[in-house]
Amino acid sequence: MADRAPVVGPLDREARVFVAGHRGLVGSAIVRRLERAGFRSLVTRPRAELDLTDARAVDAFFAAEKPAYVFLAAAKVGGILANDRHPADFIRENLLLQTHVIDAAHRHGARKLLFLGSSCIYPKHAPQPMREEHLLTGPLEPTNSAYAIAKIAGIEMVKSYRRQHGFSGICLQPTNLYGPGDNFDLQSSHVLPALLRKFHEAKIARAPSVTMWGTGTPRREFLHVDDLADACLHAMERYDEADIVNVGVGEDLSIRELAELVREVVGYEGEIVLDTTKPDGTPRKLLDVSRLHALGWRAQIGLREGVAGTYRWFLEHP
Ligand code: GFB
Repeated sequence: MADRAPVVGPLDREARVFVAGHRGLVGSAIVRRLERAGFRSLVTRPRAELDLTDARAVDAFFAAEKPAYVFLAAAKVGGILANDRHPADFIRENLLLQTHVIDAAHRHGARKLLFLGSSCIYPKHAPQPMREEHLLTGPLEPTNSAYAIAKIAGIEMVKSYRRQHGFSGICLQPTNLYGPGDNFDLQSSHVLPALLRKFHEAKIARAPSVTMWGTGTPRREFLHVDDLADACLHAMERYDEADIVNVGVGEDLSIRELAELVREVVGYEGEIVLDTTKPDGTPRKLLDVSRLHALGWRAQIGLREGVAGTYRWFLEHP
């Protein structure tokens, strides 16, 4: 690999920046953050115009647009049940789209790319909190291993392009995300939007109880997507190394505690019933965020405040 100086420092606000997945939870938050920071040449394409799983289409897009910076926030994502039932879709779509975007960004001269993984890349029984070094030290959680392996392949690809081609790609690993623009479909969503919707509908219908999945004992950490978007810009401007970096808040709670919090925010007074035929997934997923703190970044949005804001968004977008 040719020696080169790390690509750090403020990104050029006039440069062309491609946000892949700009209509999703993460991509839309990154677009908001970049616009607020004064970026004036954001490049985005709806899926109907650019299918990222189509190698030729991605290549033609990069050849024409030549973005300088790439935020790769496009991914097929879903909650525990969607991952468990459609593993083929999760591995296929993610491998294809990330492979095409990373490769095209390198070949068409992008200065830097950010790839987003997930906290589910770590082993099911990794020590808690999970440090970046725990990657590939044990078996994965089976409900989402197809998604996790696609994300691990993306990380390895970014690292390999750095090693072989000197390509400036960085990888952040966000914990469970939530916020405005989330998916509230009860079959495919993550737990937080699902609970918001269930409690809201039960409140309106004056239903006596709400059913949540599993035992309620698994522990999860929740990061507001606007915090993640801020961390993405921060990392693009201050970090240029091969090592992955976790992005989280450093605190977790049980799903039962989360349900109580969401119930209070929504103002529902009925009971919570457990459906233990549904999977619990991994017992605990808490990220060690010391590497990120050492880079000078911390999450700002508290969980109660973030859930309240997300509930407002949900009410405004029926
Ligand atoms: O958020 P979630 O679907 O994903 O579920 P994971 C978290 C926990 O909440 C599980 C429980 O223990 C669920 O059983 N839960 C309770 C519910 N009620 C509900 C409900 O109504 N809906 C949902 N969805 N869950 C995903 C991975 O794992 O996390 C992805 O499958 C990705 O690959 C994502 O990594 C961040 O945290 O278990």
